[in-house]
Amino acid sequence: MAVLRPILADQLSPSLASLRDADRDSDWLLFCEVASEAGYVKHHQKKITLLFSAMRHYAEQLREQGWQVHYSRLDDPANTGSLVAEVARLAALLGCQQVVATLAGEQRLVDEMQSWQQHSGLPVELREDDRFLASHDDFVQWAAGRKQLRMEYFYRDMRRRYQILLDGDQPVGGAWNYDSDNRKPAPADLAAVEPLRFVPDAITSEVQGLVAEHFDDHPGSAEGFHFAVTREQTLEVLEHFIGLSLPLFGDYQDAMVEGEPWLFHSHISFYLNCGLLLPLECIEAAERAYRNGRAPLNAVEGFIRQILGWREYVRGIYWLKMPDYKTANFFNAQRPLPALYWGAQTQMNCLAQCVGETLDNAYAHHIQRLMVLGNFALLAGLAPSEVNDWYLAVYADAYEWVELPNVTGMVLFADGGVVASKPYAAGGAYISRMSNYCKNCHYKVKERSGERGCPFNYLYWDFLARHRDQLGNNPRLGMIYRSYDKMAADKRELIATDAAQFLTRLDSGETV
Ligand code: FAD
Ligand code: DLZ
Ligand code: SF4
Repeated sequence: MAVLRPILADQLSPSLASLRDADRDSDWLLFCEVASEAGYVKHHQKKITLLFSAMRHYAEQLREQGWQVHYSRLDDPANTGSLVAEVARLAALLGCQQVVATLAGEQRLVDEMQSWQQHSGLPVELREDDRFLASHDDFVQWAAGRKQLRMEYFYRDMRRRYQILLDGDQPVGGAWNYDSDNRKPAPADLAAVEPLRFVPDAITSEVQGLVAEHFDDHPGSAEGFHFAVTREQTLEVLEHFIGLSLPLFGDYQDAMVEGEPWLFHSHISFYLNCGLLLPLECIEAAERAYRNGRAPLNAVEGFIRQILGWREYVRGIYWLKMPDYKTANFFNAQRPLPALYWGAQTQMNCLAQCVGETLDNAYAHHIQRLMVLGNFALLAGLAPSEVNDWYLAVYADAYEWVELPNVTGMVLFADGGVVASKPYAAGGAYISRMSNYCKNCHYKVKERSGERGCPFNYLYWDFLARHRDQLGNNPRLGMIYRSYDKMAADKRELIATDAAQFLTRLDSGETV
């Protein structure tokens, strides 16, 4: 019996559940470049380039290995433009009697996949995606009966379960978490590691042309694309990171430097999330580096926590809390996303730098996403749906299962405290400590108010004052509210006036 086995753009892994019992002689593997997936938000042109080029390379390799592969190109006149219609069309065209697929990573597409049977008229088997280290059931069991779903405790369980960085049953070095060592600002003479850049081959160049032609109204550009697009290349990226950047990854994990978008980060989220790399191999490579004396514990533990802890945890939260999570809006924030997120001029240098790098590279590192771009969205009261759409569109590693909990939970506190125990709100002092952005800024980070006062300063206090009803009882904010209460009344008034004026200017489209 011929089985059609559709493979989504983020399912580029030979170990995929739906391929396990595939038959090279009778079955068809199907890849589809479709307008519906490329356009449901305006994905960055480099993100589409990455996914289409990686799909084309992978399909080619599978063909060379003797598989029957059908590849629907975006510009094929027969392409119907959606996965549901392509599956129905090609199942009939290729004479398949059944469809077997691995469930998509996000609710929207899972819902669509559940309608494939009806549309194709064939039995459709949908299998759980088991490339993650915690299944949905594992997470549900972990969460059951807990008052708080803190990542740190989930992470410790995962360390024990996978025997990562343990001496016997104890954490290597005596502590589970070395984050306190990982908050160094970058020194002025810091030499960051350059990322490994790949020259586009014929397949990638063709995709760049296609993307430029069909998605020119999407953010960014397909020009300057240098990401890995094959499994072999992504393994080189991993090796490059482990050998060169991992030793300093921990120290400068939170640092931000003007003109240095890549620093000591791994830049592997693009590849982990589309399946070219698998989480355990990255974790094990980092642990080996520690055991061989090639990288210190604070760096290795910090890196492993991001993948074994945060990445698995946010996916667990997503499926535990959907579909309500998508509309969560604890603060009832309603402000539209200002044009500066799309590159309109701003005098706030930190925002200008982080937005600029994001639009150029389809990448920004975690602290830029959290403490500059996200912090501003939180303090300015931007509507969660608009902020989520932006993050989903602009980053090449963005899929709803990972983007939504980071934005709605970690950044906006729109889930009311499921992910974070308090909002990650900060004034300009944090950005000044962790970056060199303030040196070149129109605003003065040490000034708390007035025309040249750093907007993060008054927006921070105004945010806390505005949301006292919701946050006043949070034990982690008690000291901060006490400081606010100790401020002279005229100072508090100035904060409110400056914030109101700033937000009015933002709303009216003025350059802020
Ligand atoms: P590194 O700093 O080298 O970290 C190693 C790996 O750890 C990453 O590749 C990633 O797989 C994982 N990781 C680290 N932090 C997180 C996290 N908070 N959640 C999940 N995985 C994590 N990550 C995405 O993969 N896709 C997203 O759409 C995404 N959106 C984000 C939105 C916001 C507002 C914030 C604050 C974070 C978001 N992250 C997202 C997490 C993180 O910023 C990126 O994973 C990281 O910047 C990717 O770069 P890197 O590979 O160089 O990461
Ligand atoms: C993000 C994306 C894009 C841009 N294009 C496609 C596509 O053409 N074909 C496809 O199969 N998948 C695409 N994707 C990924 C999906 O939109 C979706 O985010 C993931 O499959 C969720 O697991
Ligand atoms: Fe950003 Fe304020 Fe520093 Fe300017 S002064 S870069 S707005 S934190």
